Amino acid sequence: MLFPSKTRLSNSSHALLLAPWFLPADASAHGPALDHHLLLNLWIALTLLTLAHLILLVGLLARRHSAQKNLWRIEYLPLIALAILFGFLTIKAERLWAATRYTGASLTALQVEATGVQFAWYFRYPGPDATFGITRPQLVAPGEGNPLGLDPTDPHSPDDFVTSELVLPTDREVDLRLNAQDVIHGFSIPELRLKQNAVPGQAIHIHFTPTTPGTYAILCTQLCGLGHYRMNATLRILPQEEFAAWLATKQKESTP
Ligand SMILES: [Cu+2]
Repeated sequence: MLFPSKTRLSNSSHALLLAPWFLPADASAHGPALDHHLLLNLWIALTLLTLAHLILLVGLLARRHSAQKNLWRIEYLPLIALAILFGFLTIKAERLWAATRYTGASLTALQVEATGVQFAWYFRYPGPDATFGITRPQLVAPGEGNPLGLDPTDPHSPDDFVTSELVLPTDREVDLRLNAQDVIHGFSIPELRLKQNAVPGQAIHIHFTPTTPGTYAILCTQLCGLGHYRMNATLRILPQEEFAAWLATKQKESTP
């Protein structure tokens, strides 16, 4: 495994059985379908590669004869079959990708914001009012405890709290809003099968449901500057009661 994590083995023995050698154990609800599609693609590619070599071999060894070939049978039909197969794989992949982006999160999803800054991730929770306060670039002051530039005059701001560690509950949908302050960063959690660019000036939403408690690495997958190599953070997935206790503590700390 490329990135060591203290992940517990996923309940999804399905994904483990299919991909024991190169994928980290899955910890999200949407992960098994992605893993399955990846494996399906690899098996189909392997089958076609083998088939192509067999045909090549037969072509080399068979005797030449100049009889008129049936082009439909040996050329057009296989081409049509391949086009349909690749079309199916592409549409399926696009739908799996879009399922965490374009369908929209449920209204009860937990709202969290992740902001990439050279070279750190910040996570913001909206507090009891469930609405993020306004941020202003001119107010950004990490040294004064305001790394995101929260505007204190906005009524939604005082209950927001910012952490350097992402903490999420199991089995509850999360609506993550991705931002970047300076350059494009890549938000990636391999165990949650998530990878999405964070782009300055855009709020990009991804939604997902963590399933397996544990501690996981959050990485930056875009070469975003000299300190890119140290741009990482931790995700802790907690059982719902533990998460509620953590949230209550954080909210009490941030109450003005
Ligand atoms: Cu980065």
